[in-house]
Amino acid sequence: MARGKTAGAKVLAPGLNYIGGEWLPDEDGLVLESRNPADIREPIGSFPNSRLNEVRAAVHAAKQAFKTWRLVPPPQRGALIRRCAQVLRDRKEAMARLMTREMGKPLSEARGDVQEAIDCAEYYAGEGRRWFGETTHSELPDKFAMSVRTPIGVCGMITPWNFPVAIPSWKIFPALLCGNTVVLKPAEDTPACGAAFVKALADAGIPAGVVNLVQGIGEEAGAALVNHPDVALISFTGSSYTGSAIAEACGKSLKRCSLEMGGKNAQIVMDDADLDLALEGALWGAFGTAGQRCTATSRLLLHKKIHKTFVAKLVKAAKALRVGDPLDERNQVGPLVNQAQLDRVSVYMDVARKDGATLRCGGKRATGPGLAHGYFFQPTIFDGVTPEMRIAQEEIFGPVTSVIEIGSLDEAIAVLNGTKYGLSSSIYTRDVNGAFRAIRDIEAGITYVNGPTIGAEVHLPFGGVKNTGNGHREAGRSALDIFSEWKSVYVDYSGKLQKAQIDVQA
Ligand code: UN1
Repeated sequence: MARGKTAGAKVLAPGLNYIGGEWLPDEDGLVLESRNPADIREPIGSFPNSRLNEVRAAVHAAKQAFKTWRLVPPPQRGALIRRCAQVLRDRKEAMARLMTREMGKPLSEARGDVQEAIDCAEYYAGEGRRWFGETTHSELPDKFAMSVRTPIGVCGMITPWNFPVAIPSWKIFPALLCGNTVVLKPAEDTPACGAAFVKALADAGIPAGVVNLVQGIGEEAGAALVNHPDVALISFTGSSYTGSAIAEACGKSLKRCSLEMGGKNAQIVMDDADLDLALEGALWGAFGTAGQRCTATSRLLLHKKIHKTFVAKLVKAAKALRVGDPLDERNQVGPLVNQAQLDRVSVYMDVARKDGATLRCGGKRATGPGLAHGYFFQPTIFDGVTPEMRIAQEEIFGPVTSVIEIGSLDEAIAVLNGTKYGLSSSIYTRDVNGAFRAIRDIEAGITYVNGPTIGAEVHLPFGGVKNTGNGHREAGRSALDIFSEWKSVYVDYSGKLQKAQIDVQA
């Protein structure tokens, strides 16, 4: 086990950076405060607000560690990742509680978030014995050919607050399995979750320098990571705005860059659907995690024959959702993560009204006993939305869904496809032909049939088309393509110079 200055301390989430196997404070003593969004009077902890020097130290440590980590056989790297799964499992409840307190998702969802990291570790642990390339025959005699995966180097990871353990795990475990070393810069809203995750990995025995943690804000620590010449790859999940700036910076220095950005996901409900099932799916997809998922159902495309009844039932169910302290397991909707998110969601209420949408429920900050000091927002449904309205085009990232009436499957698919994003999508129907047409024609990285837009599993590719991503997929085997390079190897055992394309007998 890597033994750092505070490695023996019984803390879940040290308020320090983790660099080269040591838990260290910020050089200048700068501090980032984390607070509970359900009650901002409650501090979660103080963390370093790192700048260039800390990032440089972390990248240096990762670069040094790469020299040895890349040589550890992949099955052994996998075995270490399996130990990470075990430590995460042991700490699941404690980490879930910390997550709920730090970013506000209900406890059951926070447990799911940690579980996703455990699943991810187990998946990539198994890949340690499946890090396959290809073997093939040369076009020339007495010559052998194969391709092998090789690591890339130091990977910089910039991760969001909405899945503060799961998303770092999607990036870090495949990167490690491929033989890379890592510098993680978690979101400034969830430094404790980032620290708890890295602490679990360190305690599981990931060697010093292989995973490093630098806390801080995007404009400082994040930018320093993106611009560091020794960082070979940036993996980012967050807004399209930031993603595009990162892609530009990476483009200039020819850094590899994998982006997972926004969504404007829609659930189609056809007139032949199981409406109760579709209703449950819509509620979960739109209001789970208070709508703060890139995969959230922010548009509902309802067939005109069921539109009225469906909306009536949905409004009733949304009004019945319990908004409140996410640590109280009776509550279903927690707070938004911070004041900026609350302001952003509130602004969209005015935008929607001005554009002519009809507010059916919610629309404002949630008030009531125990809510006064948190960023709670009522589950909100707009009806009478048209496809071009801003609430139907822009990612809101809150408990808000927009209902658009559609007259046919073709129209539904056209409306679904009519945004700049393409992450998740869903169709509820009993018509198998229609379902398969939707699977074929929907422009999205993920399509669910008779399931909501949320709930991706770690062994399948995760990501989206159009402005949602830049062509990569996280999770599953596809993540290995982000974090490794291919090398083609030719071994000529003929003992003579053989010229490809020239010495070949037609
Ligand atoms: C995200 O929305 O940012 O599919 C990630 C899901 C989760 C991951 C979501 N497994 O909803």
